[in-house]
Amino acid sequence: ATAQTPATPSWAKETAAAKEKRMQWWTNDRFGMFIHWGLYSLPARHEWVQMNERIKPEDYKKYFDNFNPDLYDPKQWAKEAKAAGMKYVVLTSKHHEGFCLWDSKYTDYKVTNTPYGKDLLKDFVDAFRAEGLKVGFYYSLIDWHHPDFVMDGGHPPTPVDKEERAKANEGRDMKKYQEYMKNQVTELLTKFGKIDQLFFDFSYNGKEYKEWDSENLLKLVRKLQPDIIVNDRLGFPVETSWGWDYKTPEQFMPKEWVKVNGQNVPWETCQTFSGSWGYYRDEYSWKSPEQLIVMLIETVSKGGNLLLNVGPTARGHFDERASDRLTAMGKWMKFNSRSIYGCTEAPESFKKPANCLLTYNPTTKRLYIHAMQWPFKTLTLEGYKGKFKYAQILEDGSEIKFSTNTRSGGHTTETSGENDVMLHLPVRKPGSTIPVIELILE
Ligand code: FHN
Repeated sequence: ATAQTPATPSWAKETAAAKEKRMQWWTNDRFGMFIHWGLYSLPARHEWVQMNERIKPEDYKKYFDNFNPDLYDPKQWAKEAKAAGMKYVVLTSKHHEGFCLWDSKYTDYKVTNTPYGKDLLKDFVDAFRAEGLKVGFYYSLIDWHHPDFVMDGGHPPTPVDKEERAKANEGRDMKKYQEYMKNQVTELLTKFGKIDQLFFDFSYNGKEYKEWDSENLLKLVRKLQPDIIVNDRLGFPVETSWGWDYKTPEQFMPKEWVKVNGQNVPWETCQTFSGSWGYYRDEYSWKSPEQLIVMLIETVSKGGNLLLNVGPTARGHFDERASDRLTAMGKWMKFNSRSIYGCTEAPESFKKPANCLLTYNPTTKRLYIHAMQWPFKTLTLEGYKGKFKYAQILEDGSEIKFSTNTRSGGHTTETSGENDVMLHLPVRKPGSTIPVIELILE
């Protein structure tokens, strides 16, 4: 323990090997679906709409009174996630608005009191497990509805003025809210079978672990679901290695494998289709399918996982723009997922060719070259001589011939370096949005 970080409690002691084993499925699977769904899906202009527009609780209530997702079909959600190549899913059980998607006995602010009238989580976990996906929950530490949630400078609905804020917090008891969270997390981790991942959200200054009583909250989580994987947002200082399982860079692409104290650590970037987590009808900055496929490849090339978000509509379905992107990613994954599942960053000894991203499967000993632009006729692999024995285009398994000390075609002669290998490629770009060349290594 240091002045900043609490000592490792006995219940949190775990060897690196045990942690690696516990996270093996997650590290292998690489690609998950995030789902943000709640009352904010009705205004359909961002999951922070209540705060962004300072909507008074009495005005926000109309969304509660009209929540009735008659098209909700988690089997369809699960089919689309599986077809996209996703292997796990994380659903918001409660977002900052405080509305619960299950029949919690600790609040009336829940789906069973809306016109829909039924628990949403049971059918959700059943449907995704039936498609073979692992299931996780997102649970918001911030709660704009709970009467004992104490607002501070970083957690809205924070009145800006300090005096105003103190007045608004009068009578609020954070200890009661801490108890509320433990009770609800107990419901989430005992009523819905094995839960594989837990995404708490969020702390903002690396000190709130006392404010949330995070040590006892995490102790409870580990007791109820010993194999669960927990993110890094309980407010522990980053050095508190027992306080989190993986880092969560969000809505940006890290330049390299995420590190803590200079060491590579497990990481999962969570990303959106459009910039908004919740369904945002008029949002226009949707990423193209190609951008999303490249995002997945680049994430794995840096040793990370991608948790890609869908915001279902108030009716309970994935809108066309989301489904179209999931379909496009599934088409790419159908032929190229071998370069994603079980893969990670390539060893430094494999130099990255220009305009390419590399992934590597340490188990099968195969290297994957993702060509961001299809090279014209040849691709020189500097220093690869003697490192691989066969090359093929992944999507159709067609052989790629290669040679060393090669003279390229045409009237000029050009030889590759003595340790280089030249791949001889078809002029026609393969059909995959991002074609992949698979090298079977020596
Ligand atoms: O404020 C939330 C936001 O609405 C969304 O849930 C993201 C997802 O990681 N987390 C917080 C912002 O970091």
